[in-house]
Amino acid sequence: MTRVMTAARHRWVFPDPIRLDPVFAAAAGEQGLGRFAAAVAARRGIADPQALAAFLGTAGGGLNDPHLLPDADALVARIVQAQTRAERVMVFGDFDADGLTGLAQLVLVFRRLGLDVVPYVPSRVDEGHGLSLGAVEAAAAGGVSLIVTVDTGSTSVAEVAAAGARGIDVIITDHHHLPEVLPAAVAVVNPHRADSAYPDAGLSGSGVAFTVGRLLLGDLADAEAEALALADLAAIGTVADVVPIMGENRAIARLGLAILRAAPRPGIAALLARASAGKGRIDLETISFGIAPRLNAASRVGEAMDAARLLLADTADEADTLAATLEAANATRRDLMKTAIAEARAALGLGGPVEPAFAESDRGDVPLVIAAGGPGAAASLVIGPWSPGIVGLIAGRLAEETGRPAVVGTLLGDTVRCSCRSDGRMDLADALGACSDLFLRHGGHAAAAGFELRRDQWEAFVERFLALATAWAPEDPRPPLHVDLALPAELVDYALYHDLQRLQPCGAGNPEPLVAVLGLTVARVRAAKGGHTQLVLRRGLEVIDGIAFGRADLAVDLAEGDRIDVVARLSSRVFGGVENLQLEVRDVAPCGTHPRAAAVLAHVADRAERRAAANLVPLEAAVEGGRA
Ligand SMILES: [Mn+2]
Repeated sequence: MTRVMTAARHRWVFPDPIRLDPVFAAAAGEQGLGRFAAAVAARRGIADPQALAAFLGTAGGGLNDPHLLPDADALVARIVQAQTRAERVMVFGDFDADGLTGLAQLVLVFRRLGLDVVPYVPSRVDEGHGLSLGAVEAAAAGGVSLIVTVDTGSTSVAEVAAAGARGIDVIITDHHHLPEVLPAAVAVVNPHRADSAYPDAGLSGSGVAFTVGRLLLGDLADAEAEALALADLAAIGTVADVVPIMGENRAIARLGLAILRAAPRPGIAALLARASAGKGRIDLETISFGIAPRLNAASRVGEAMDAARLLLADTADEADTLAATLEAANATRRDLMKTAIAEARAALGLGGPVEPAFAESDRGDVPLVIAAGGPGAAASLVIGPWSPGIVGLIAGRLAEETGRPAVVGTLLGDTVRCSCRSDGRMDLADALGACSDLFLRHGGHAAAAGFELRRDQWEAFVERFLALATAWAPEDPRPPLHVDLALPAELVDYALYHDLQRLQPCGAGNPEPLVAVLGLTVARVRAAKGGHTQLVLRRGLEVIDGIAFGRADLAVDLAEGDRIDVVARLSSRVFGGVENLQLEVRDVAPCGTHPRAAAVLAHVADRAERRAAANLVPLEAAVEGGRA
């Protein structure tokens, strides 16, 4: 039987060749950064010596002057007035991890200023985004005379007016898109304002709250450090909101990580324990996959206020109780997701085993799952009996699995509420704009959007959306895998791993560098527990360990002696007290399949041949001067 070696699952996208500016290369050398890591930095826009120094330098240096926030003076004046008059202040935070961590920061800052603070988190399902009339009512009933929003409120013109009619002032702090006519608030602190002089508009809602905290506490004697001590919360919101971890966000992330690693506050420590995250190994992925989903679970299937209480908890006991509540909500969220995804996949004909949660459940009394766009279609569209709190998550999972846009909805009476996700190749904001005549409302960005429509418009929408998706569909449906460096295997070593570590912390906008390691030979391959594949790869006389998470297929398709190229993240592994380079393999292709891989290998082979003919130096020194 002939064996067919596995083909790449992803479309490998190689970077454009780059010639490093000599001045920049020299600056990188002075910072001890090798030329390959310098090339990655340059491709990410860190292209001059000053930018590089800021990128690699101390985190505190990357923060901007909070007095430059729009309406900073009006905000400070109104807070001082609240202090003088001993007012009761409501902090209204959006229900996601960004809003919750921003709310926690402002509650702590206002308490420090001696204000009487009432936190308020709206219900995701009943109140939605924006300042809610329910909150305005609650404020009026509770004797609140000032509401401060976090991560929301920029478009809440009617609600701010309603508060005004009740004699309640509003301060908006937010980072979302602004309407042409701003709400009549005392201050609209949003770095996206057209008249904003703030140097960095990339802050999350939580990052804006952090900056407001620095503004309010920074002028008090010795309180600057207290303001900076909120960076853990700001970092969680920043990462959870998936804003680019560059510029000021990078400074916030680094300050926050230092706190999370050294002395997390009780609520975060309790979450980290639930996520089984060891203190020393906390990175931005710990936030993305360990902390943020647990905070978000509260609003999806429980009470978002519980998450706010957890962040504000003063003792480990109180935090443990609330963390248990969030853990239960997260487990429920996971179960709901599992059932829903199985139902959606089955309805879409995507195959695979139907999860037991689906097969065993008695759901005869709920509406049918309605699906359009099966295997091979340009998009997946499905309506099911699912909680509105999780439809976005289901859409995300389907889009990730199929590499195509996904629309997932739930029936609320006569209307369907939908979330859409794409990998960004199809611009959902544009696509929904082209269907807007069918909607009751819609909004969103290129990669994530949502809408509501009447049930009887669904079929018309499906037809139009599928036509748009078909027009947008890329020729190669495989999801792209962006390679940062393409190198012959001989040049990939522990020193390169160390160099690339200098780009940490990595996250959105500054992803973990991926290296195409070219010209390896499989020395050993075996299936590992948990659906992973373990590899021993040979380059010349040396071997490197490799691990491919979630790629059980490789253990089946690869065999000893296969010549392969891999795309991998470089990591390290301690074995026998020695740290070794390990490749976290994302994808594998037969050696030289990709034209760019073949070109690099041919270049290397050609040079080696000529050197060998002249009986000269070994291969390492022959490739473009080697490493810096
Ligand atoms: Mn946000």
